Amino acid sequence: MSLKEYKEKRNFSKTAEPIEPRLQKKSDGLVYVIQRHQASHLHYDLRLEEGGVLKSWAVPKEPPLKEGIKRLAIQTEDHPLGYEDFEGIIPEGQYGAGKVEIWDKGIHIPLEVTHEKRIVEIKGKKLQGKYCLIKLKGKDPDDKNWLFFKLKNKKYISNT
Ligand SMILES: [Mn+2]
Repeated sequence: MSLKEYKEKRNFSKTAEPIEPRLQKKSDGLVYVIQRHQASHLHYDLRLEEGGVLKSWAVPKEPPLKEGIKRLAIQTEDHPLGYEDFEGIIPEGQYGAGKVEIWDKGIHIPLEVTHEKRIVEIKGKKLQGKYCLIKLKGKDPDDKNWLFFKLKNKKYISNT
């Protein structure tokens, strides 16, 4: 859980992305955000607050609004808390150059968290309900491919 990779990839004299995490804790719950990122390839960056950072996955197609759609989600470097508010243009020549817009935002409730799996209840505007992220077993332990999909609501009962 370090922001080393995040910082190494960026030149903060050129990009307006945040360099340090925001200090103030938000009281309303754990961050959930999806940023639509028109980089060289359009993708959707899913970020979930966990352990003081935003765990991040790049989803190459529109995130699933309903059950029955499975999306590839490629894990990317942890992002700082506060990044959920970032919108703007990352300049040409910089890492992730292109337009970033908030596509959906809210909070999430972790229901099951393991190294290779997350089950979370998402409370956004577009995405609502229980979602699963599950790591695909690749040949290389460094593989970063996950699947992201919506669960049938009755499968997990949360106490909220
Ligand atoms: Mn991105």
